[in-house]
Amino acid sequence: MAVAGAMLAAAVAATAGPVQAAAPNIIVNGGFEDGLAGWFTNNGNATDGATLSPTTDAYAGASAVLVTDRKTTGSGPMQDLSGKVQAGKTYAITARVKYENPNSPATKQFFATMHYGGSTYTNVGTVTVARGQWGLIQGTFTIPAGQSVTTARLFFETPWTSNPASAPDTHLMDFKVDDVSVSEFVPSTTIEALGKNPGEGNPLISHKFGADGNAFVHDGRVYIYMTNDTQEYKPGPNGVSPTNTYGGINTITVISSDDLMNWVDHGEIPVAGPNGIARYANNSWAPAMESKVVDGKEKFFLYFANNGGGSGVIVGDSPVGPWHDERGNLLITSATPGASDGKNWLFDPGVFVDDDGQGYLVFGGGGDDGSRSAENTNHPKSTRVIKLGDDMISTKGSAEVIDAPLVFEAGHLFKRDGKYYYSYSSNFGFGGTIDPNGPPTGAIAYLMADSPMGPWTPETYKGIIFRNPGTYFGAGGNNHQSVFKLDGQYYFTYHAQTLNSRITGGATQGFRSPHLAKLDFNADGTIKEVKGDYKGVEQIRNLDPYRVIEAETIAWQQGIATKKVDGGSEEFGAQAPNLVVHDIDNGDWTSLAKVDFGENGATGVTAKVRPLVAGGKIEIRLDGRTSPVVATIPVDAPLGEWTKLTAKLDGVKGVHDVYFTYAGPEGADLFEIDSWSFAANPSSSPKVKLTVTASSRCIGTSAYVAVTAVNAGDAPATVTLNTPFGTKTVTDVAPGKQAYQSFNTRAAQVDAGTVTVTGTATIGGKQVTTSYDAAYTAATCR
Ligand SMILES: [Ca+2]
Ligand SMILES: [Ca+2]
Ligand SMILES: [Ca+2]
Repeated sequence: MAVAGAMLAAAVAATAGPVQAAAPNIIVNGGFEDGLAGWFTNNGNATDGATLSPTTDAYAGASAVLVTDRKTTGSGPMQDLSGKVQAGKTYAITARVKYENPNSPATKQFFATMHYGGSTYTNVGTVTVARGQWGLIQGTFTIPAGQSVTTARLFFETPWTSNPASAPDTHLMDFKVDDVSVSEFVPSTTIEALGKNPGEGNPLISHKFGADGNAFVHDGRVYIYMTNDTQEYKPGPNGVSPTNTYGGINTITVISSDDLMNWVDHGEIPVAGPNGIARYANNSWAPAMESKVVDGKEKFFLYFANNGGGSGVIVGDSPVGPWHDERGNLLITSATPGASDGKNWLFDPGVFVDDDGQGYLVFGGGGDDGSRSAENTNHPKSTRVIKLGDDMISTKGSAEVIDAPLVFEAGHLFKRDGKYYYSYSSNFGFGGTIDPNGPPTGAIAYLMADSPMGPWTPETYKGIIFRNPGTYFGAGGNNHQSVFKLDGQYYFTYHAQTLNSRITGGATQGFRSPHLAKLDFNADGTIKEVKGDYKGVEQIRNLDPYRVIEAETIAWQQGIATKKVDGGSEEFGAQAPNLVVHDIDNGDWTSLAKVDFGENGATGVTAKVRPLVAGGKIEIRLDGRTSPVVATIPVDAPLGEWTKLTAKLDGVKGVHDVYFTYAGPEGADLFEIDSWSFAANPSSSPKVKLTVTASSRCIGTSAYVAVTAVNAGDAPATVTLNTPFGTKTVTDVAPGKQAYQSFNTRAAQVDAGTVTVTGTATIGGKQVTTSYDAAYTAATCR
């Protein structure tokens, strides 16, 4: 895992994150701190020869190795790795080299080379280094699957030449080696790059991917169900994954938020495949969610595409499960009346329940008949709408054709102000001339009608909602959308390969991330086109810290991953899945946006953590990940056990972004975090409640400052009015009554200023004094 991070850092230095812990070093005495133990001179050829000796001129530690008296270019320090490395495995290598001969070239190339016996030599790492400086050999290599490793030796050398003795300063110079390491490359899917910039809303999450987001609002939260692209994400030693084929995807990722900035990771629903809820299905793409009360119980229906061949549904007890298979087979197949024309795909279910409780499913796509005709391109008629049974897991009647211009996939049905909207993704061209009156290719377009069943004719086409993501983000590709309403505002979900491109520094391999945008309408109900961006939408409410907050609630982060653990969620209930944050290295961090600590502030922060190594700590910072530390939780507790650790907070009030930055031994997996909670300052000390006003005025040519203090509390108070022009005390001001005085400034003019009013009362058996300031304006009297 370390190596993935290291390679990534090398590839995209600007965005790469901290490096993950390394597998053990296979090299013995790689730092030459034990002299020459484990090392000898390469002896692969009879002519090879050199002298190794320890030197105190080390890159690290107290010593390195010096190679002198080299007979061949291959003459250098060697270590025997026979039996320690395996064919077919990938290894990471690092080493430092240096040469100083003033008669040598200004720069020189060095190799790390594996000699597998016989004449099989393979360069596994290289660096061109400037004379007098330590250079870094860093790379990965895979031992070929058929390679015998009964002989496997690693050595350092300069480039081969037939007659090196003709120019010994160029080819046979002395050199030094230090800090040699070879460790197995362990693939990791942890994303170490910064994928979502602090302050921005898109992509919604940056520690995993998620495509085809379908939004579902329940009890003031929006849940987003997504095709789990992360299942296909397998970055190699260079940090880049092979292209997403979708073929291995059989789970659905769920996130939720009630503020649209802090997203809770609810993990993955095992939908299809041998371990899935719907074992009859192979894949779970493009989910769609609705709920309905059936037989007096609210049920949650999650529809999914079993690749292109059909669509299924599983049933949940809540938006996050538990999940059941109530049907036993696919809901939409070629046997569904009206569904198939023999060439369309039966995927991409979109579900809608009307106000009368009647459910509808739109589905379908594709439909290229190979004719390359304009008719087939612009009107493939490959998508459908069908009524759902009252149980939501059956269909009623026959599917009706939706004739959406240039339709391809991603159908979605919603209702607003009595109008029904069918939105969809347009195709990328089937070879015929594309009708300029329809949408552009690869865009999200829509139809409007007066009924969920349409009829959805080309005449109902109203335009586009969203152009291809390539318009805004460089990387294009397919798209998929949904529309939801939260707190009176409509929103639009789409996806883009933004995290993918940030990981690689530009290139994409089909890994998609969820985005949000506001969706606004014209007076006639048509939709204003949405623009893609990284900013996303505004956070719609502050986060309340005085409760359990799952640690998998994240606004922005770098370097962490999440995983499901046994047991339910403290925040979402015993039936809800619980995740923890893991793969936490020194330098990784997570954050919460706009946390409202209130006027009285917080007195402490508690983390439920599982220490994995001694010496880890959690630092709490406000409003930036490099801001001053306001509290530190030392993660000192028995290793491997869940425990709650607390740090005091002092003076943290008001609204702040909270950053948790993680520190500890370099190269170690530090700890896992399950949840956070903050403690509120228990009592603001009681206060004498006064409503204080001050004003200036003229009486004749004299300026006066008038002060009024109304007792807004429940107890009689003694009130003192302090001004630059005098003081007045009124005792026993009853609740609702006031103390008043107009102070003569004895001048014709008064500057703006402030009065101070103190109230003293007995509250809860204690004498309490509270002060208030009030400003008055300037006055000039003449
Ligand atoms: Ca050393
Ligand atoms: Ca990490
Ligand atoms: Ca948790």
